[in-house]
Formats: sequence, C-alpha cells, structure tokens
Amino acid sequence: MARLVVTGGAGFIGSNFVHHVVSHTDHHVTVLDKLTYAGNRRSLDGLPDDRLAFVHGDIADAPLVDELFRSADAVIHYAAESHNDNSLDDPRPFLETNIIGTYTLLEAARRHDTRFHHISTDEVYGDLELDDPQRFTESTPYNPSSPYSSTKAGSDLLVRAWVRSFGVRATISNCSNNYGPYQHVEKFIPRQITNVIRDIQPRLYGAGENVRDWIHADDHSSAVLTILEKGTIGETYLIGADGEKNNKDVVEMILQLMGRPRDAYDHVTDRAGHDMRYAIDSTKLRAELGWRPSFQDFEAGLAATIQWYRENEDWWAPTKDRVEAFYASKGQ
Ligand code: NAD
Ligand code: TDX
Repeated sequence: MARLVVTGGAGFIGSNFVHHVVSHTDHHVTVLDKLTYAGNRRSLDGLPDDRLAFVHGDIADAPLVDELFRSADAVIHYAAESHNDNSLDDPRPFLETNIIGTYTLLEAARRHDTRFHHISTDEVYGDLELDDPQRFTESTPYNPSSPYSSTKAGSDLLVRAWVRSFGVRATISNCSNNYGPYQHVEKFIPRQITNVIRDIQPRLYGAGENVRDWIHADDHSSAVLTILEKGTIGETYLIGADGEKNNKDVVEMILQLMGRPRDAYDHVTDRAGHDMRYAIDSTKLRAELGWRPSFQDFEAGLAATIQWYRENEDWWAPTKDRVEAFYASKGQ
C-alpha cells in the first residue's frame, strides 16, 4: 500500500483518477484541492473514509505542500486552470496555478525526494493541419497557442529542468481530450449534453471542422497508474486512444443519441487562435509499458456519459447558468 497525494483531485480528471485508484489498488489517497469554480467535493462522494483524505488548499501554499509531501510516497499533479476560453478572458490564474503552483510542488519534491508525476496535455505541441499524416509524438517540438497551453508547456519544462538539475524523480504525461463523468459544463461535450437537457441548441465554434482526439477519462487514469508503476524517471509519455473526431460529428452524435434532429445546433463565434487538430501517437506508452485503452467504442462511451449527466443534474445544475451567461457575453 502506498500513500498518494493527488492535486486537483476534486476536478474532472483528478476525481476520475481517485475513483480508479480506490477501485483498482489498495493505495491511500490524499487529495489537495483549492476548490476553485472547477472543483467539486461531491465528485468524491461515496469513497470510503479509510482510503481518502481531503485537504482544502492551494498548490502554491509552500508550507502546506511541504507538510503533505513529508508523508507521501508519490504525488500525482492534476491541479490546473484548465479551460482555454477562460485563459483568453483572464490569463493570470493560469500563471499562478500552472506555473507558480507547479514550481512550488517541484521544490517540495526536491526537498523530500518524492516520486512526482506531472499531468499535461497534447496542446503543448500546438496544432496539426486536417490533412497532415503526422501525429504528435514525444519528440514533437513545443508550440503552444493559448495562454492555457503556454502555461502547461512552461510547467512541463520546469519539471524537465528539475529532473535534470536537481535529480527530482519525475515523469510527465501529455494526454489528448478527455470525456466522461464529472466534467465541468464549461467544456465542449458536457456543455452540449446539458444544453440539450435544458432545450438549448448546442453551440459549435466556427465551422466545427476542428478535430480533437477523444479518450475516456478512465483510460487516462489507467495510463497514469501504468506510468507510476512502470515508467522510467525523466521520461515523457503521450496518452491517447486513437479517437480523432471533428466537433461537428460529435455534436451530431450527441443530438442523435439524445433523440433530437442531427442538425439542431447553432454555429457561433469561433474561439480566438482556435487550434485546428490534435492527434496523439501513443506507441511509446503501448510498446514500452504495455498499456491499452479499454474504451474502444466512442459512441458507447458517449451514450454512458449522456446517461450520467441525465442522472446527476443536481451535480451540474448549480454552475450551468453562470457558464452560459459567460459564453453569451462573448457571442458563444
Ligand atoms: P478541471 O478544471 O476539471 O479541474 C482542476 C482541479 O484543480 C479543480 O478541482 C480545481 O479546484 C483544482 N485547482 C485549480 N487550481 C488549484 C490550486 N491552485 N491549488 C489546488 N487545486 C487547484 O481540470 P481537468 O480537465 O480535470 O484537468 C486536470 C489536468 O489534466 C490539468 O492539469 C489539465 O491540464 C490536464 N489535461 C486535461 C485534459 C482534458 O481533456 N480535460 C486533457 C489533457 C490534460
Ligand atoms: O461550446 C463549445 N463549442 C465548441 O465548438 C465549446 C466549449 C468548445 N467547442 C470546441 C472547441 C474545441 O475545438 O470544442 C473543442 C473542445 O473544446 P474544449 O472542451 O474547450 O477543449 P479543448 O480546448 O480542446 O481543451 C481540452 O483538451 C485539452 C481541455 O479543456 C484541456 O484542459 C486539455 O488540455
């Protein structure tokens, strides 16, 4: 049994990871989460008290972080400001959490020689043309587009420097777009599902041709556990499940699964600097560490996600109106 600290464990992917760890291992988890607008303590409901401790706090709070690292066998770092549209509105919290927060954790990992895993995104590589045969690999040069992705790129580079300069025992993973339960309604898939539940037309940015490479959050969790168990210190692993789809196809699939006409959506103002396409080549993770995704059928995973939002309206309803008011103010 190991003692894990999971930062951002009340967010979307972090809470999915905590549920995954509790069901698939005997590790004890301490979640450190600031409970920003994106964090929800209820995403951890139902987990046994003897497996989970919750600490409400900021990853940039050095004394608190130091105390938690003192007794941790490993730290898995999910906490971040994570939404591109918010980063275009107000970049400052992205610098504070993604850069200063990650720096604070790395300094504690250095002091306590703690095994550290940093969660990052494929967006650090910029974007691909629709017809480019290449996909992102671990050696693709960094070329981030947004304030969000540039702060994630910066945090990855800090991790690499702390490995090389100070011998911190860290690994990094860069994953593609996640979907599944507990995702905030500001994000594309939950926004459209909850719009349909509320009889609002889904909103497609621009022409809807942009491609994202979808992976179920539970497959992201199994990949991170695999890297923690078998990964080589200092290495980066790309995580993806060969799930490229354009946004228009995803909206049409949601509408069809929810019993609405496939064309019952609106085109709205495009995102500034909108990345065209992300695509992950996860050969290294599969060949070197033997990882495989379990969710092979996107439509079935999407149907289950729709069912989760139908059954958990009390989880998302308190945030829906504020999110829609924010988008409405930008014509989206
Ligand atoms: P999220 O916004 O749903 O959750 C972020 C969590 O971090 C929230 O619980 C929030 O309260 C917490 N947090 C924010 N600032 C904090 C701080 N200063 N101190 C402590 N806690 C803080 O994000 P997510 O979509 O679950 O993303 C989690 C991680 O995965 C991020 O690092 C993100 O870059 C990465 N990632 C996300 C995706 C995706 O598709 N969503 C894909 C690849 C990588
Ligand atoms: O209403 C919408 N309409 C729309 O067309 C919203 C909210 C989004 N979109 C588009 C923009 C993107 O092309 O859908 C796509 C997905 O958008 P987001 O859910 O905002 O995700 P994205 O910008 O691709 O970033 C996500 O994946 C990588 C996560 O939010 C990041 O945290 C992660 O790093």
